[in-house]
Amino acid sequence: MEKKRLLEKKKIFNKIAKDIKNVKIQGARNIAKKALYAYSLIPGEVSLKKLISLRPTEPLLVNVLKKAKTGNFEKISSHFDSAQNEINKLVFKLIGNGEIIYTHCHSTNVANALIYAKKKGKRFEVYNTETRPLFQGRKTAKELRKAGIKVTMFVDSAMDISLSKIERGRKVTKIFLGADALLKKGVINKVGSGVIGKLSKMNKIPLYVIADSWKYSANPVKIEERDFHEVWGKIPKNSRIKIENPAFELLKKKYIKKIVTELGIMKYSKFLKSVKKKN
Ligand code: RUB
Repeated sequence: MEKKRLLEKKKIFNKIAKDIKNVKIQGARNIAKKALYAYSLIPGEVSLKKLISLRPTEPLLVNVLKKAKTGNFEKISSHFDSAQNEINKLVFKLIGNGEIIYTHCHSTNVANALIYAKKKGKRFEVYNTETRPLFQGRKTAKELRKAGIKVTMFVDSAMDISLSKIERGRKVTKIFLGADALLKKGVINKVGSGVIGKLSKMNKIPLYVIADSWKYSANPVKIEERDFHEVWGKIPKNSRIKIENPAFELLKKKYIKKIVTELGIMKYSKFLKSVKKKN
């Protein structure tokens, strides 16, 4: 009986690990939440190492699993929702009626906050990117549309066009980006975020990072390089074409107007001071 239960736990653990690795479970928050659950099934150093290795650019995953060593899984897990609830209320205050909000990839912190604002009666629309090569933008578009938010999706290479496009006399009013890692020099988020930062400055559009403060890391993080088959699945044999597939990119802090975390809406430099004090 005990052996059967252990086998069942191992099966669930391995399925979660596989889904995180192949990005079926994606986004810093979902990865950390599911990994915490997997760890609770089979705690210990081996599990910790295995889970952390799955997505190398994820301090939230590392921070949560380190806290999980205390074994207080429920308390740690409750942080995800309490932080999101605070973030939702703060983002609600940021959005004005008639705005066009721009976002990239799929961030639960961003999507949930937008859906909350819509539910609470804010009228706005969203432009988003498709996010090659794995198309996480489609997930964002579907979730927002389901919540009744008007969504317009663009290919990634239309970033400049979509950020300067004038629609009925209006253009993008704010950019909301999620984050994988909150670092001293800026934020690591889905590749493309660095370009969006530069375009935000050129087009004078305020850029806000929306993220759980537990994504902070005092140390630099490795940028994950993913399998080239994601970019070109059936690349001709002997083509001798080299493909690089970096998953993330630095968004320099100079491009961030404010960061919204459960600690408040702050300038990035103030956030760094607050989070250091807390840690
Ligand atoms: C997802 C991504 C998201 C952040 C924040 O990349 O870059 O913006 O992870 O997400 P990937 P969240 O799809 O490669 O995991 O707000 O959900 O934590």
